[in-house]
Amino acid sequence: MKVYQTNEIKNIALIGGAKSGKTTLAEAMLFEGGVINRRGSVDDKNSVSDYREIELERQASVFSTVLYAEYAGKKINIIDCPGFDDFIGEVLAGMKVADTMIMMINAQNGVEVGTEITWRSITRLEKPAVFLINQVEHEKANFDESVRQIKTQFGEKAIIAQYPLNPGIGFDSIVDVLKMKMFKFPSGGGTPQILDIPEAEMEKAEEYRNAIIEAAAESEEALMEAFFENGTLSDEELAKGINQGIATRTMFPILCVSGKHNQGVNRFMEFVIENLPSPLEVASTKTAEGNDLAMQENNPQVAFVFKTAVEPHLGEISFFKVYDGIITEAIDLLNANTGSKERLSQLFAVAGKNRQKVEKVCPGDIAATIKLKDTNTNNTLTSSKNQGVKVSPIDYPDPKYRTAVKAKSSSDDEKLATLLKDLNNIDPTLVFEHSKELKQVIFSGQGEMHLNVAKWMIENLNKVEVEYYAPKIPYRETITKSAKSTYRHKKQSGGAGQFGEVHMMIEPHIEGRPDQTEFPIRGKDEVALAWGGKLIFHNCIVGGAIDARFLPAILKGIMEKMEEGPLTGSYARDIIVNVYDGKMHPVDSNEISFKLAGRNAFREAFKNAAPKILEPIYDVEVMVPEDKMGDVMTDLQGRRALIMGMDSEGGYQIIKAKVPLAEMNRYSTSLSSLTSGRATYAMKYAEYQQVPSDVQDQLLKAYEEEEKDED
Ligand SMILES: Nc1nc2c(ncn2[C@@H]2O[C@H](COP(=O)(O)OP(=O)(O)O)[C@@H](O)[C@H]2O)c(=O)[nH]1
Ligand SMILES: [Mg+2]
Repeated sequence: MKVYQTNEIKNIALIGGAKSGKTTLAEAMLFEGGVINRRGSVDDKNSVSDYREIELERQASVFSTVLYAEYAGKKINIIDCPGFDDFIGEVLAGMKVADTMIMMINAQNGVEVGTEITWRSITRLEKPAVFLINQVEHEKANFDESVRQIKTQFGEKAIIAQYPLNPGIGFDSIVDVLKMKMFKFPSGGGTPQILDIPEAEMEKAEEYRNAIIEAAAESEEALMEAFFENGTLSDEELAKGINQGIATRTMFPILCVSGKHNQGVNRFMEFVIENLPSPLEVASTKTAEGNDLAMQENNPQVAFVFKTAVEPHLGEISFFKVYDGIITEAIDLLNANTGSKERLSQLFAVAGKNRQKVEKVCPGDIAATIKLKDTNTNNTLTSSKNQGVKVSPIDYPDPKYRTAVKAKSSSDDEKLATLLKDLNNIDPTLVFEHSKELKQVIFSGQGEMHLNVAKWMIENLNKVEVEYYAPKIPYRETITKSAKSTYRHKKQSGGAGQFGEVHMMIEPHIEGRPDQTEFPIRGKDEVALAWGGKLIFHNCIVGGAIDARFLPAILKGIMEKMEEGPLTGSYARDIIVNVYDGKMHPVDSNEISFKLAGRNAFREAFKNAAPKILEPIYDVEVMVPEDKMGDVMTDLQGRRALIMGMDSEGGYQIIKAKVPLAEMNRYSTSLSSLTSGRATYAMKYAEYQQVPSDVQDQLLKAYEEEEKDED
């Protein structure tokens, strides 16, 4: 395969809602680019991009697929991204390395929630974008309505470059106002006739062309001058203006195709080659320190691994983009994140399941390698001359769906632990934690579908059977008023006895509240608890009632109870303990005695201090279409949510609420069925709050039962 120079490369990502036709378009592009000689389809389960068993089963992309097409002596790298927001990690990786986002819009549905979500990311990452309205031949296609929605929701920078002459049944022609030609397709798709625009369309076409010329002129001073001088732009000036306008995000052209019937695909690829920015023409990618990566062949190498895949028979494949220097076959590089040395023994251009060996990869290009020892997604590989340089990493969202996981056979436990680590290395949006507190392995991701795909990977690719089950909630315990207790630990058994007596007063710790004045405070120990909150220990002993050397033992005893709260065995937090009196025995007092006395005194006081169970509360943000707002609100209220506010964004409502984690179980699935998949949400830990008394009663009862079972 030819070695492509930086200015011969275009990197695009196909982005948008599920079922808009991204994978189908990719297939048509590969066909037009001569990479395949027969067009497969998602429906016949033989597309190049959705080739993995699980994708065939589901008939939807669950991973992003890296593809390429060669066109007019240039290379188009295509990242076909999944549509469901469960797989947002894959989408963000595609966005990281592609230079222009191709925002697919299904002409049947217009702007969907999937479009809105990805648009938010595109805006945040400040990436160039083009709208591609697909399925224009579908009987329900409504091109004008789709354009209207794009403009109202994403602004007037979205500007028409093409329109279908006759969308819906009977569609066969696209009017292109860049070329000022009409492309008329044979019924089976393929090579069009290129015709003059019919007289009746001229006025409309001219109007669109003038609008895009004006927008293009605004991208540069010199073009603006040319425009004022001549009242228009030449074809070259227009092409330049569009290229710059896209690169600087001052315009988002709108084009159209029917991917399924291969109508307009070839012209779209021509547009990609002629009008989209090359890797050199977009804002440079930064290093983690904020320096620009130059995309220069002569610089020491910097490459970024944006995706790792596991292929049967082949093992791990690492996909990378080069940001500096030339990567040649058998090069030795350094992993800047793990510190490991890696040899890139073979290099490939990859198109889904097809691979082509390449010898060299230039800056801006995307390629793959295999058999790296210790390199994960989001890692940077560099020449040893570039030590320490890291490409700014992909910023992944917080997990929003959790389950507990275990191996069906306990002999697989260790293997499962390794597999979970591997999965996280491949897909950083899959997160796991061995929770000592809950005595469960908590596995989290972006949704139920995401975790089901992970399960499929564990079971089918690695042959370990696993089980998902209800995750426990990390409750906390605290007190709401002060209480006193005294406890005497005394034991007389044969030889040495044990004796210790402790008097304490405990009270809630509330930041900023003045100390109690009943007892003089002579010493203060402030423990920042590993599980959040504080324990404050006041020494208020007068007259040497207890020796200072026994105080640490008392604190230790209290800490034991803090780790296993008296109500439900959960961690306790935010408590002040004032030890104000006690008794010692000249012979029998020792550390053990005071530890036990401290622990039991604390337990007694805790019970009388109006103890409460606390639960984790999350900030939840739901994005929902207007007409489903009522249903979603009602459902949230049923989940004990506190609605904090509402906002509108584009055609969507954004509900902000505080919701207990315990009520968010399987939320992604319920929300999806409540709105037919038209809503999405994000969640982030906010704080601990007291549970309502009915919930507390239930939890206490459940704990009692559990304890009984264990006896
Ligand atoms: N009528 C019509 N159907 C299409 C078109 N493009 C894709 N589809 C169909 O839409 C469904 C989803 O397509 P797919 O490419 O998997 O969408 P993706 O989820 O965006 O990758 C499949 O049944 C396709 O055959 C199109 O241009 N016209
Ligand atoms: Mg797809």
